[in-house]
Amino acid sequence: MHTFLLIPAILASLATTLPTSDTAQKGSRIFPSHTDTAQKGPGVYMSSEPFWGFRETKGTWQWIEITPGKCQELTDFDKVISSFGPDKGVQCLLYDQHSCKGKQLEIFYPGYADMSWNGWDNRVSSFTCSSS
Ligand SMILES: [Ca+2]
Repeated sequence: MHTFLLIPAILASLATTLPTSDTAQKGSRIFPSHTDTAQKGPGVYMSSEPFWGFRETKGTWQWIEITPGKCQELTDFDKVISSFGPDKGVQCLLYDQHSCKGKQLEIFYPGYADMSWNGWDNRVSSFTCSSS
């Protein structure tokens, strides 16, 4: 919890030293964030690097709308996820095998900026979510 709260503040201070306006725009966002998709239904945000892809500066990231109860198979994000953030009101079960099998991890909003804290870094292969 402390890491989750402190690191974004540290990164935000670092981001101000970076030169591009593109970075500054991304740095102003609150993570996990998907304001451009706010009109859609509930979803989850994931990134291949911890701390939301170091605030979307490293690796790859995506927000996808969930279908409640559907097992979502990961392809590009198979066993690379290091940050996982369900939207408010969304609960997910993450699995370390495909087809929502194997060991599972329950995760709620706001999710984990660094999945390594409990041994789930680069481990998720599929997940299913529900929304309240
Ligand atoms: Ca990763």
